[in-house]
Amino acid sequence: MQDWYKNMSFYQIWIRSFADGNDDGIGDLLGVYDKLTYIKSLGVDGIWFCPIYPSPNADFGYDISDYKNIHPDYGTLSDFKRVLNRAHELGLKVIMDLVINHTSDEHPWFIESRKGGEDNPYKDYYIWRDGKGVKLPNNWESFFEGKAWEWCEERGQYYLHIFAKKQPDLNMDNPAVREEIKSIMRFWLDMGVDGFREDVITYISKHEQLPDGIPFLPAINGLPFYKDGPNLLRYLREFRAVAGEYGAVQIGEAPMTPVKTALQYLRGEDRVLDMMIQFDTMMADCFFTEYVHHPFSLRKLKRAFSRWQYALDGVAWNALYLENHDHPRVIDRYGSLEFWRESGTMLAACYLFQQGTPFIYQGQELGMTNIALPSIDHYLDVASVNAYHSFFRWEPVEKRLRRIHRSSRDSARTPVQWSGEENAGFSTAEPWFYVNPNYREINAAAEDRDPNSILNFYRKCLKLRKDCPTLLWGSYREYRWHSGWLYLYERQWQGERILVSCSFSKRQRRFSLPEGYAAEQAELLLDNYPAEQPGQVGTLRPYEVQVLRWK
Ligand code: TEU
Ligand code: CA
Repeated sequence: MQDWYKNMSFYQIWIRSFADGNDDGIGDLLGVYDKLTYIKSLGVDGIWFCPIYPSPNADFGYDISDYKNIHPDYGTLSDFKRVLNRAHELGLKVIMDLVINHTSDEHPWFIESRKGGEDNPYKDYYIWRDGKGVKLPNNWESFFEGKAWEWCEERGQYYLHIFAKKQPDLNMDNPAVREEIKSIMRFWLDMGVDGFREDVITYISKHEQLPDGIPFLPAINGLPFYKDGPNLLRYLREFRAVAGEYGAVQIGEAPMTPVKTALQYLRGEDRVLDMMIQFDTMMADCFFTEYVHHPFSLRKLKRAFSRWQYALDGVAWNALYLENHDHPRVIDRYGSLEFWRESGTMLAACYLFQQGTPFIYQGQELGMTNIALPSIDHYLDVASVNAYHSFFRWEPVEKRLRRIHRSSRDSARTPVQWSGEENAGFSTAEPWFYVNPNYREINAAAEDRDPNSILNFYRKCLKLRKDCPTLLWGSYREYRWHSGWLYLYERQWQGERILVSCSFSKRQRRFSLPEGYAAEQAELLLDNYPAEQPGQVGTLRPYEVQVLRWK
């Protein structure tokens, strides 16, 4: 069975910084509408919208106060329908972000729940507990803001928040809450959306007793008691039934879920998720989070790629990505600013030709890079601000700022650089967030004109993928896994073999082809160096990638 999403690729929109259509400095649906033909021109087949619902923006949309509406900053429901219809006319699918582990504390459910009272229908919508004497209900830490419990004076109890204080966790064990989720799903599916990206979906089922976690461990000490929890499969099956009625795709975000566990959700006809956003490939220069970094390790990256490729081949389907709104830009991390164009294009090819459905994050196709802001007051991401003031508070200011510059999610949230005009062509008004000053060199208009640009390379890659069944369906095999500079993998399908050779080195290097590959018979399908500078099989220039075919 070939499911509709398998030969596709998706473009991810974080709307606030995408394109401003009404010139108030904030990206919006009108802006998206105007850019639909640009998105189509990339050769992608769908769009994933990060949350566009009403939200106080404590976590930029991931704190939702109304699941069945559009944030006034971004437009109205009818603006959304226009975008949806036009996207469909252009042959683009549209998937929405479903954030159901938590809501905003300004959601009417929470405002009601806070009141308590025996016959209050919202009483058990969230996870409320008494303290233990002077102590909190347990020792869990949140990801974004200190302890995972916050006192509510009105109710005289604590509520659980695994993320920010303004993101109370829903009580998924309450059947009424699950009915609400299904109703939200139906609302968008009835309107015509094609599926969901499901935020931290593997955290929604908490261990009943909420036991204490490992003491002294920051941020993740409670993880064993809410990740891949006891009732998760059962709840996902309920949601699957709804999605199934509409033939909708479901992509689950699963931080730190190992591949073996992932297969429980992804395998077979009765799977509960179609794809999973794993975090392994985002950890090639850090431990668990970007804030605890180490120098980039190609071996670590390759191990992560291959682990998922081998384990899922033939039994499940991968979601492929190297960037999204939660991670700093990938050229700064895994590539080289010195070889900006070369590494930006090589990084594209290194993941787009693996087996799976690729996701491309806005600006990634332009090779956008991290921004360095002058002080912590310029940063807006709750996770960055918290890291600066808590985990790293003992470090000197300079060191902390360097850390934030390197690690902040804000680095990936600067306005998209459309042109070399004022405000990078994002808006005629002053943008809501800082534009990266490199927009005069790095922007869509300039790259559109340059046949060798990162933008045009993404287009070439996506076209090649589509034209080539081996790249879509072929099996995966890695060679030279021990190399510290070369990532070499093969795709094979019905007798045809394709080798993708990627250099992560700043100098020219040689390597020998795997046994059974004759250089003379190779057909060069793609190279990221200009055509006037033809490459040589077996030699790779700095950050060169070659895609070679044997028939
Ligand atoms: O991200 C989940 C998530 O686990 C990461 O943000 C993680 O906490 C971080 O990388 C640890 O360093 C999702 C969304 O993608 C993110 O934007 C939201 O902030 C988060 O959930 C809460 O909804
Ligand atoms: Ca606007």
